[in-house]
Amino acid sequence: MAALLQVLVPDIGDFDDVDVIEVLVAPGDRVAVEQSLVTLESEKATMEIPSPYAGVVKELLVAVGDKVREGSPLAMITVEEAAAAGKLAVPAAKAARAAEATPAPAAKARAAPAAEPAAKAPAPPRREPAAQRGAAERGAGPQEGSPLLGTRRAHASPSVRRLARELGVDLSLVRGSGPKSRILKDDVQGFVRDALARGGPPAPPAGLVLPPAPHVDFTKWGEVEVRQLNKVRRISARNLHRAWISIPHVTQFDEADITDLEAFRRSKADEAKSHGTKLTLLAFLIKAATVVLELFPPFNSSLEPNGEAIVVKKYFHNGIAVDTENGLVVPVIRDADRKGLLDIAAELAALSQKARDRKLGPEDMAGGTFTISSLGGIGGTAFTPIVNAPEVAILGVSKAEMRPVWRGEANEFVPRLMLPLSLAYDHRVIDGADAVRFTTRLKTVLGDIRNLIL
Ligand code: CAO
Repeated sequence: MAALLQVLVPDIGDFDDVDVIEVLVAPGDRVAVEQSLVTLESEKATMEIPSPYAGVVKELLVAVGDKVREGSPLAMITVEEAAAAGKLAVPAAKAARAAEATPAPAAKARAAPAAEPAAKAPAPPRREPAAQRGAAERGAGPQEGSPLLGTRRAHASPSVRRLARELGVDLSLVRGSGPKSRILKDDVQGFVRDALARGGPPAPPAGLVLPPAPHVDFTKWGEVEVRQLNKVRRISARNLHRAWISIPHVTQFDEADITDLEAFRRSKADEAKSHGTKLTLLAFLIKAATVVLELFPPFNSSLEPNGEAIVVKKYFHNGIAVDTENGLVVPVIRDADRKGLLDIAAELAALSQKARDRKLGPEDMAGGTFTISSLGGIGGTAFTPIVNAPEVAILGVSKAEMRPVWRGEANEFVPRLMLPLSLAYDHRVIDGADAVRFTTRLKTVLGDIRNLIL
């Protein structure tokens, strides 16, 4: 006997109003367990929602453009033989409740009992008209919204990427016919068909293609423990990896003499306290970096996806890397050029607390134009930070140390508090000479903070 089961949006994190950007099945389609039903896109990620059941799609409860959240109904699926055989113990009458109780994230769906007849069924035919293929501009896929996601990329769902990988197709060569020029399965298949019709294999990938990482059984050599990465770490790993392989990074090192700055900061500690805040070194760094960014606009820009122009931002929103138990997050201090040091310090304290309480919303992390990553409270002499794309530069700060500095005019060494700076930048946008000019100016501002008011 068939059972009618409802599929709900599983736990997708703290996102409400996530867009449905693709519906991958249609009523009447036969689906297998784990077969993707829809693609959702939040500000941070694109994810496909798999079917927890094998059966036939009776009804779709969403369409492209709808907004959903955890628990929103997606589809009704008629489960056939598996239920009749008692392998899927969810009768139709209990469907809604059972679906509510079944968060069905990808991992759980994978663990669901395989419903064999449907699992063997052929993949459903695509419904997008092939005639649309090629209508969109090549490579015109929009950037994703997150500040960590913005490097140029073909716009395609994970299953389309998987298919492209399997077929050896470079997605940047494929025209997308879906909404917002999204590349669909049909587009990839059409690309291969066209290449074969031209009498040759698909064009070799244009860029670097990494071989898949081998699966290694570490238990062969000793005891191990598998720790799942949480969502923040998974997302930042993906974005850092993308930035690392797509941006030609160079890191410029320098040191700023912050002896006087530190003396001033300490002398203002009580005053800051009376304002209910702590005047931190980082607040000075944000202000100083902003003053220098105003002088060097390309450092406050993003490279256009076609690589032919930069978008210079006239606003100064500083991302601050904050280390939390959950992973690295980058909340943004907006309009640092228009704020005083005490305001910046107070906002910084509030944002890093919010980060550690895991209460940052997507808006708190969006729109950064330059990032500062300070490890100076912990230690280290220098490091090479990864540019937070689509930004083009990031300032790493290590631990300030009191050191003897040679003063030629006095013919002596003097003890000075020296702050190591590591400026990583996108060499497609910034030349080495400008990077040195930037750090040199930053040293000047930090060395004499009267420059902050110039
Ligand atoms: N050199 C020497 N001492 C420093 C320093 C530096 N560069 N920066 C901060 N300190 C000292 C401060 O003076 C302070 O000591 P006092 O209490 O005596 O004043 C102490 O370290 C703590 O500093 P703070 O409260 O001002 O915090 P912070 O500015 O160092 O850092 C924050 C704030 C949110 C940036 C930090 O907590 C953090 O998360 N850092 C890690 C960022 C990170 O992981 N980046 C890596 C990204 S790449 O993986």
